[in-house]
Amino acid sequence: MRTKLDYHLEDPTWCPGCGIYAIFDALKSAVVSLKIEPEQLVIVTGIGCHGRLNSYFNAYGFHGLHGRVLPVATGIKLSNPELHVVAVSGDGDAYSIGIGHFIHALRKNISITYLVVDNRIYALTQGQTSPTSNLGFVSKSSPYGSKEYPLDGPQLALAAGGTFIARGFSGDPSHLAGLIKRGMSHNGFALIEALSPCVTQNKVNTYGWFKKNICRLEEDSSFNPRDKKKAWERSSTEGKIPVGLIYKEEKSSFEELVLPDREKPLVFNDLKININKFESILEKFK
Ligand SMILES: Cc1ncc(C[n+]2csc(CCOP(=O)(O)OP(=O)(O)O)c2C)c(N)n1
Ligand code: SF4
Ligand SMILES: [Mg+2]
Repeated sequence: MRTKLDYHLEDPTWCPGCGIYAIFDALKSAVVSLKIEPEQLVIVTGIGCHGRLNSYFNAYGFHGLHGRVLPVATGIKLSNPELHVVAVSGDGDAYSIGIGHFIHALRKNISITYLVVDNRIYALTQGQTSPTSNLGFVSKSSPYGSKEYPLDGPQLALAAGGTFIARGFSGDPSHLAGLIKRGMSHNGFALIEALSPCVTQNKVNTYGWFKKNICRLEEDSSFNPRDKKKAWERSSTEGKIPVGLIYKEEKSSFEELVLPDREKPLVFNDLKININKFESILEKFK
């Protein structure tokens, strides 16, 4: 039986108290309880503080370009559907530069677990306003307060056809681990947005601020995450920010629709060049 230690490759160097530590720990807990071996898991990360996660985790990893986590993760899943693919982005990586890929991955319903580390700031680049920063948020890029209305990732995911949509909080890692575990067991795209204080760059959205401003969906007995209308109503962040499973539905995944048209996924093909086939392809270009 593996333990969390088996997935701990290196001690992280995030600032002491950073919310990402709890996300790192929650992912380890989920993987242990799902009995996923390190070689069955790939973690793809974007650029930002969150982007260091794969280098500390004992699994395959790919640290790519800013905002391009999902195309890479999609390629990996289609090439070898037996792998568990976890993609990790920040609020900037996912909802600014990567927003186009986000919407299309949701629409396609490819089986990727997508963790969005929402610290409401561009942390690595020393604290600029992000798409999830509140109106009026003062930062290095908005010294007079942000004049932009914030974006709500889970609501956008709901509108784009998402089939598993959840939000957790790094101040409650065991709850977050439960959401990640459910997301990793989902057939299709699973968004888990993790509210995560950046203790160095964001002095507004602190652990205390989040604790005061979140509400647990599980505590509302009238809420049903299979009811899209209810999910839409309850996911509105005009009041308190809801955490928990917001929406879930069953639908064929992208790889289930795409792969039957192929002989085999790429990784199971014999990639040696057959000289006769190669020459017949060359013939076509003469
Ligand atoms: C194409 C490109 N544009 C801009 C940057 C600069 N850049 C690096 S990280 C980052 C934002 C990071 O914010 P977020 O995704 O929220 O990650 P965090 O650091 O908060 O975890 C930006 C704009 C870059 N690396 N590449
Ligand atoms: S700058 Fe913020 S997000 Fe980055 S490691 Fe430090 S506390 Fe965490
Ligand atoms: Mg961020």
